[in-house]
Amino acid sequence: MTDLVLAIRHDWTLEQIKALFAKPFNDLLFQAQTTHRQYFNPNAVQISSLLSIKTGACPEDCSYCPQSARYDTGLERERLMSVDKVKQAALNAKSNGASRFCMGAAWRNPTDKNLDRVIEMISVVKDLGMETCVTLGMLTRPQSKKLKAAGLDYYNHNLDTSPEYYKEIITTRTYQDRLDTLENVRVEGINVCSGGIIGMGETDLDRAALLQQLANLPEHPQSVPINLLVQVENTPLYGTEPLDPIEFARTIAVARIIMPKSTVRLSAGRNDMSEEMQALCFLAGANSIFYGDKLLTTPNPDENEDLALFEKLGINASGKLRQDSSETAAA
Ligand code: SAM
Ligand code: DTB
Ligand code: SF4
Repeated sequence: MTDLVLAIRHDWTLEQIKALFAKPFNDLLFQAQTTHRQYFNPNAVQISSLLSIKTGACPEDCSYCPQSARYDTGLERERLMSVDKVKQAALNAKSNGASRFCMGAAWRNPTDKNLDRVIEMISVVKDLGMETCVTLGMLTRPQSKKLKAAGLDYYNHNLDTSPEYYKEIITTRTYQDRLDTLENVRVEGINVCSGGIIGMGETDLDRAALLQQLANLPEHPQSVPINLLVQVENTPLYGTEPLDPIEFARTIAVARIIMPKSTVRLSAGRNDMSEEMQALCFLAGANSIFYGDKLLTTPNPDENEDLALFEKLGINASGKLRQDSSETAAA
């Protein structure tokens, strides 16, 4: 092992993470790319497609979110989608090349009745040979057990920001509620997808503290989405000073270094990023994206644009993702 190689650790101090952020950019990117190559194929990116299965009218007050009932964002509310419609969307995503299908619902938490409908959706999507991910809000241990039994591959639940900044962003559920959900999912053996949103007006220290929380969980989340705030008119965070793109790339690089075996997703916000910026994020160790022209409710780059970028960069979206197993990006 060279001195650049970091072991899997769960005892990161804030000082150590701040020191990574403070490195000269070239040194940081070199360390991130070196770490990345230890565990991953440097030219492979995993692609997931998103579908909003229940849209808007959410009782929570997340100040970034267009789906909260508290903000008049003009979003059309939709009831829980039919299983047939979900199947059509998943088939479409599969034919466009996505390997994982992620279904999101604007709920504080699912009722048991709703969970049964989602379980039917999971089963239909699995039958198409795709990996499944759902994000439904807070989850109890028995609900996690049911999802595991249904064969769910990933549960997405973000910490969103640092424990300190959190209360400025959401008041209707606590940071501890989020940690509890992650624990319920982890102990039932479902892969955890958890990350955050940056560009919400947080400080450098908040970004470091968010990554510290994620890296010091009992297991690193298998997937770490780093979202750049998508600013939606009439949400409280609309008009926030945009984040410096170099700071965004630094956040990806530090996530890659301190969670070396996790897939790091260059998540929401790509519609506002240049090709150069996205290329920099892949160099910093991002190896997953949301693919398809819509996230949950906001635009994402068109598939053709992403395929053209992959072509330019020599990125393979269906090749072997990891160095140490036969797992493919399209597994
Ligand atoms: N309602 C569930 C919950 O919040 O747990 C699941 C769906 S929610 C839309 C999933 C995640 O999307 C949020 O935790 C947040 O991190 C992300 N998100 C929502 N609005 C966003 C925005 N405007 N920009 C970036 N990420 C956003
Ligand atoms: C995640 O970290 N980002 C995705 C997914 N998990 C569910 C959601 C992004 C949502 C962006 C705003 C919207 O489209 O509504
Ligand atoms: Fe609701 Fe999730 Fe949006 Fe928060 S992020 S308002 S919980 S849909």
